[in-house]
Amino acid sequence: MAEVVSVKPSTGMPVINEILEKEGCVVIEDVLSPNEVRAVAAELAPHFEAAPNCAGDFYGYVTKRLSGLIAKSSTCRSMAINPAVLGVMDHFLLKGCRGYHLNLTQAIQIGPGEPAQVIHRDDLMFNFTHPEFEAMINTMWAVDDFTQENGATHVVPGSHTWPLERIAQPHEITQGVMKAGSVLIWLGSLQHGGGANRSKRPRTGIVQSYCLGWLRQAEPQFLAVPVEIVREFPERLQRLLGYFVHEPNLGSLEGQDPIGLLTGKLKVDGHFQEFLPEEVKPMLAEYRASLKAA
Ligand SMILES: O=C(O)CCC(=O)C(=O)O
Ligand SMILES: [Fe+2]
Repeated sequence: MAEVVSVKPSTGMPVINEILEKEGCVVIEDVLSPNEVRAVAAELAPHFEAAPNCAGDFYGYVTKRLSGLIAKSSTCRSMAINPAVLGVMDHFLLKGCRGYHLNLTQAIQIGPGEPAQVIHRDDLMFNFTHPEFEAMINTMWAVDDFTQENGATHVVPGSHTWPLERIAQPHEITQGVMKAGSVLIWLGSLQHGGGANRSKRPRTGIVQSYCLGWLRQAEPQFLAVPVEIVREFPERLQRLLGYFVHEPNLGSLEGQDPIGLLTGKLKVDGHFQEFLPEEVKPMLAEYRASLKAA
């Protein structure tokens, strides 16, 4: 029977990344303190109360979803820049890009009676094959204890190495059972899905995913988070929302680093800056020199 590997929060990054390479998923236990779990639950509670159920064969009919969590919850902001999470993103995503960003934020409350979601791969939202690197990675933070009964996320360990058409058999599917405050991380190419909630209470989890910096974000963070509040965030989070240039020259604003929009340094004065990878600079310099010599 398949099982998800769980590790203590003190586990080193190389071990966590090695488990993810092999299994495609891992649980890091007790990353959030009980106070942080209570805080994030309280920040989201009024939004869940106001939200209707989803109505779709993928999202479910007895499930509530909230987006724009970076605007709604200060705890979600610190979760997004958690060092262990970023250690995973650095390891996997920097193989395919020069800088990554947040892909989406979504709180998912599976209500009693919701059946299991179809098993799927999230990275199919990016319409290309990329066997040599991951395009996106998910974190699922447990706000409630995730149990077999209440719909802990279904995962298929090892399925990130399978051919696209291989369908998981029941004995290959397991669940990310974990205590509130733990985080389940899985690669975008891993087969997974929300579990059936056979309990009497909702199951609340928070997904924050990250993708290659040259891909479109599933949830446009520039629109999801008002710029006035982004100004107050730490720079690492601002960069993760998309205020950066992916070299060469992808994402610049007025020919400048868009972070200047937050710091007030961005000037609309026609001053175009080049954002080039270090390794191409000597080649360009050589080309220029050859023009002078000719
Ligand atoms: O709620 C869950 O456990 C997973 C949901 C999911 O995979 C999705 O909606 O894409
Ligand atoms: Fe999914």
